Amino acid sequence: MPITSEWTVDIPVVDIWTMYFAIPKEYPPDHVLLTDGDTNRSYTYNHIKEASVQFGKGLKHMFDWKKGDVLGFFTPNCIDTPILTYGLHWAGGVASPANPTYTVDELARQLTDSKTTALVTQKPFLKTAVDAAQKAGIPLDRVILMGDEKDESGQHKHWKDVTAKSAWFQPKKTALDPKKDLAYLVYSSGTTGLPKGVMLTHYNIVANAYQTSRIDAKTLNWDSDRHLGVLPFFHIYGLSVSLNVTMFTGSRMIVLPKFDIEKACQLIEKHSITFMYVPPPIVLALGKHPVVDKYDMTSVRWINSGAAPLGVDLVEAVWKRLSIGVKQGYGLSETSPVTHTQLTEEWWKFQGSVGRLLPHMEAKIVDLDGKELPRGDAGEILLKGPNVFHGYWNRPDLNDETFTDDGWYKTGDVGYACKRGHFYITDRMKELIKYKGFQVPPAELEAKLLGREDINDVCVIGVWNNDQHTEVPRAYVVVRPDVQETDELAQDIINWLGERVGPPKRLRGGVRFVKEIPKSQSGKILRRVLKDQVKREEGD
Ligand code: 4UV
Repeated sequence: MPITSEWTVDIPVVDIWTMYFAIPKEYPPDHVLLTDGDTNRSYTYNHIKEASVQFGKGLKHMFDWKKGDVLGFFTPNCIDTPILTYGLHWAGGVASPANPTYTVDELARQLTDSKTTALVTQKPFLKTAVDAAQKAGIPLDRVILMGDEKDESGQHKHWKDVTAKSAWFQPKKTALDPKKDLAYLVYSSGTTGLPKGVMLTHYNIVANAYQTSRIDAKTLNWDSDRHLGVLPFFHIYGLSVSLNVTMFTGSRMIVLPKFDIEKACQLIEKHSITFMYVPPPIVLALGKHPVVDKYDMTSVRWINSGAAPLGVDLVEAVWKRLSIGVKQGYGLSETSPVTHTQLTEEWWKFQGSVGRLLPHMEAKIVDLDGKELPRGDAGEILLKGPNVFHGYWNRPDLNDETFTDDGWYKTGDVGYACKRGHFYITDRMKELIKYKGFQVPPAELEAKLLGREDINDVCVIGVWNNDQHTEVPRAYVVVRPDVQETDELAQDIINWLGERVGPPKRLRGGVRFVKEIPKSQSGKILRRVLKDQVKREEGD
């Protein structure tokens, strides 16, 4: 029998803009929702609403924006991002965010694959954005700037100049079918291969906002709660969870463009932050970094950790040091993202658990043959729910390996549920490596490394780094027979790849030389064999 959620919530069938701006909120329109942690620049609810409509009109007027056109975002956190995203949704467009540490090639690949027609960036990222836009065939006058700096060359518009100034041109909000029309194309490698566009509809995101709020928002008040926005808006955890909770509950978010533990502590003290959504390495910093002792952290009531495994020892370290409870959430880009969460008041009761199913979610735990396992046995987690995506962009060929015949989404994660419905994640079947919560697809690194003439074969896996509390990528390399396996060569491979990929994908776990890569008869890399070998040798 599938496991079903014990909670329900009414989910309106509306698009994202309507959810935020047409459904009445508890907080007043002049309430400040977003504050830039560096500059203190702030936006009220009303400003976000009006500016988003202006930008949406501008897209229609200046770029003839059509329903389904994709706007790329290549920027660190900025309080302008929500305005532009909701304006884009107003105009019927689809947002496709990319990590601002991407190289030109990484960004160009996403822009090309997603058929992005215009790109938003900030001045310090303009060169990479322009080079990638050129590779992807995006005209340069469609590279739009946001943030405080403008472009002196006059080649690129600032988003504030993307408005429908003419009195005669007053376009209307684009009519959308929330269950069909896409709101986001976020990139995820899924169970195997290179990153693919995850098609998230408006309804997927709206459903997840209501599902999550049924649990987390219960504890939040618009006038007293403040939230530290450390999660990047280019990743599903930040763009959906952080922003939804802010817009939904009015719990003002202090936005950090880049995480730095001292800066985060300063802001917690200055703004009396009451809760945070973070990945495990930030829990580690809060539990162990010496700088934390210099600041008053007593305002924080709870922390949610997700995006990667969290050790129970870290939860204890934070509790002992700061008397703050750390609960866990779990989910994936493909599920908009939250599927499970712990109740804030239960963080200490079910330690190590990622919590229970959100309202309207169903789960099954199955063995390798897809046979359902009894409660308590570990197997692959399959999910159904209104927040589950519809498939990968332009990849209908992947539907069979992504969904079962009867419509269950195969997460590629291994776990079990206890009798009371609390889930525990124990392993990952899929290839994906998580560096500090960021996705690192091994297939991408392997393809690049095979481009070296001295490498005959390679397999990249994630190995655990306890000091940083994260997985790090490590390459197992078979060199050409006439090439010597030296420490210098290992370092050269690390440096060479480091120049070709963004920081999360660097080989921080090093390079190991091997004579062959374990493969199945059909030639598929048997990563599991290597991972088990590392576990045996290093106790990983
Ligand atoms: O696709 P993605 O990069 O998505 C995420 C989502 C993070 C979330 C989602 C809901 C929350 O409530 C929350 O706190 C954080 O990172 O990567 C999805 C993969 O990340 C791993 C797992 O392997 C997923 O397939 N993952 C996500 N959360 C956890 C996790 C967790 N709590 N424990 C272990 N692994």
